[in-house]
Amino acid sequence: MNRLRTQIAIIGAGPAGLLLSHLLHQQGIDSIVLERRSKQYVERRVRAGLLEHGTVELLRRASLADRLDREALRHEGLELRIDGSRHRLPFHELTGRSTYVYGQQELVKDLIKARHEAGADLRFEVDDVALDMAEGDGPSTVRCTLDGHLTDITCDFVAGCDGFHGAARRSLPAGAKPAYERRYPCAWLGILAAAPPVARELVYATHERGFALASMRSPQISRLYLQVDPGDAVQEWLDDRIWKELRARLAVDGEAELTEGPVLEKSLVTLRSYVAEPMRHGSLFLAGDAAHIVPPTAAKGLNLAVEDVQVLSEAFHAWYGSGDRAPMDDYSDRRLPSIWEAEEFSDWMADLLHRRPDDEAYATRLQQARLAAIVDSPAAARQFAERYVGMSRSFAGRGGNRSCQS
Ligand code: RFL
Ligand code: PHB
Repeated sequence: MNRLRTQIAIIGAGPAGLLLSHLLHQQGIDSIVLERRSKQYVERRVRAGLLEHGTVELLRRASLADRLDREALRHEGLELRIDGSRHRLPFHELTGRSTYVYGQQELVKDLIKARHEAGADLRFEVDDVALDMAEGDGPSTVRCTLDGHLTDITCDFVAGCDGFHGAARRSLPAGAKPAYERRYPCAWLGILAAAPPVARELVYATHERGFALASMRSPQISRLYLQVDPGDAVQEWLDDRIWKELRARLAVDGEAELTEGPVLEKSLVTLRSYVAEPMRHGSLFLAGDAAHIVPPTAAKGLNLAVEDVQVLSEAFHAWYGSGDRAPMDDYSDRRLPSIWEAEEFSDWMADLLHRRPDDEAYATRLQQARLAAIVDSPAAARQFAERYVGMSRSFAGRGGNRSCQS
């Protein structure tokens, strides 16, 4: 049996775990990151693309944004394409904030590079992670298989940053409250294609055949999504079928506006919402997708994960710096208002944009009325823009007492 000691054991080398390890290092706090997959796998996993202004600012403050500032695409608006007609939402003009397109795997590469340069203890291909959590203030143990050896890691705290299917969530005490959860009757098929983007800005298209989203990763690479049936298998979606469907759903006045190219990656995810409340159980703190999931319609998941670990790193800093445990005790209460704000907006946006499988005519007319409000009412457009760029969460996070803000 090998034995290791650290202050914080971090499970998962996704954006949440890696960023937490970086922020803790900057505050002089020691951590070990344990990741089930290989380094190559996590650096290639295609997922998020849209970063909010607040996320980018945080990465800049943490000296992690050099490449992002050179390569990210800054956006000042988006397009709602409603049954073939275009409507631009100038969110920068409405809020003063931009968004940034930068692939999650690029951010993960930047984080791993920064961690390696700082001599961090990052372990990949770690198996059998199991937590033995202390009841009170004593040390906890993470047991795992490292390089083929059974290993016990003794730590003060565990950060569960291992996503929705990870070990941390499964280790919650038997008496923990059941999570809040919603499943949606739709899935997203996502492709990465060597084709120029459909437009300069993101296009969110509602159509009688279903929702489509045209995003990008660079001026040469498109990231495209289609609403599909949750029972569909990726293999049923051959490239020709995908392009045909994208052409139909993204057409403007009946004209297809799409350059096709080789499909580099293809995956399918079912949409769900999930919140594990509270986000702390004794010495175990959940962050990112391990604690909450949103449908990707509003592009909030990664942004929330970044906020979680910022708050968590400050809490650990207060504990190790001055023995102040209040920020650790407040972690969950401090994060949950913002998380629920994003859950609500993501759920609302999913409902606004997806075609319902039951094709209920009344629901479709309600969607049209809601879309018309965003297009026709400056107040509705501004509120939508504030929520899309993440501004509404900056006050939701301060104890959630919005009405007292002046
Ligand atoms: P991750 O990225 O899932 O990382 C968790 C890590 O933990 C590892 N792991 C384990 N390690 C050790 N032992 C175990 N037992 C383990 N089990 C799992 C995993 O291998 C992995 O490396 O969670 P994290 O760090 O919390 O980051 C969250 C984000 O990945 C997620 O919220 C976003 O991808 C969501 N999301 C988007 N968010 C945005 O902010 N903007 C977007 O534009 C956006 N687009 C998206 C998205 C998610 C999507 N999918 C795939 C649901 C688009 C899509 C299609
Ligand atoms: C992406 O570029 O992957 C992306 C953009 C916006 C979303 C979801 C995903 O709402």
